[in-house]
Amino acid sequence: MEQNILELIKKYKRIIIARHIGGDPDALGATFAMKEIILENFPDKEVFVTGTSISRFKFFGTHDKVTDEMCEDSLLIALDIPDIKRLDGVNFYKFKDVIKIDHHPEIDKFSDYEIIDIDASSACELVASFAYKCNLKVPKHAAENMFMGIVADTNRFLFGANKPKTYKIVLRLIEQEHIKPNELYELLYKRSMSEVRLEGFISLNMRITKNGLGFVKITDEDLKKYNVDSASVGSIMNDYNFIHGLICWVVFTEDVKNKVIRTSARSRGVKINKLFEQYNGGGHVYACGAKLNSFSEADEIIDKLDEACKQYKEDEYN
Ligand SMILES: [Mn+2]
Repeated sequence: MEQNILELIKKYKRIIIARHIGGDPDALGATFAMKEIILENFPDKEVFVTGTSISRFKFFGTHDKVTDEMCEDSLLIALDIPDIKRLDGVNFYKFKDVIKIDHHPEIDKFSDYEIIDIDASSACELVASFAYKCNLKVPKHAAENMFMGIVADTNRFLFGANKPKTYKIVLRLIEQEHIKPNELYELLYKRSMSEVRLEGFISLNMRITKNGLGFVKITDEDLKKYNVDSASVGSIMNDYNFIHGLICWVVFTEDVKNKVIRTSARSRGVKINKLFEQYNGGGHVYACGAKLNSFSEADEIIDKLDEACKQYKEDEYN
């Protein structure tokens, strides 16, 4: 498949790269790395990356505006995205040819040119492995982007990096492209004291059911008190892994500006993606998110997740 994808890339003069809405380091790392790899190896191509910019992640690259007319004779490369409706900044149906490279469980079939590997740690791992399999040159900044995507999606190799191939790719990025992990950790993980205080609030206020579900609701008033915004919760979620008695945890955050309740959940065993798809959200089997209309929908999710945890515990002991 890698060679077929490379041939398709060679055919097109203009290439547009897109990822899921709510760009995270893996989605951003993969899209900008792919752009830089294509330009390094095929300098006469035009390559654009679409999606809403995220100011704290601007070191990955700068997003482009793409019009519908531009899409008509272009190739679309969709990265880190399983479903068409969550593509950011681009109209899928304007393209004749599409490539998809992803590590989420499959939702929509995008085209005949797909690499889907749910055992891969990240989309960045798949882009790096595509580049190396095709003997493409990998510029240093692309290597840095892919390293950051792998590190972020595995939460520094705590999960998702169960296969030797992940570590082999990382070794190659460090050894061959001469990247410096410490400098990149600083970019990814430096955070404000306000965010640390918000984490304290979550830790103090998380209620845990007897079935092992942890949940917290954060109101706009709480956010103001800690001087943070509703997006700050995302980076805190992974810090509740490896806690006795906690199987699944979910945080609901009021987002007054967009009139939604941002919801983020993680799990250490019970599968949660199908439940979140019912609420117009989704993600990975064990890491999901959604935007809810109200805190009463949050209560529904709490009940359903608690039931799922109960079921999971019963199955585990039988
Ligand atoms: Mn990803």
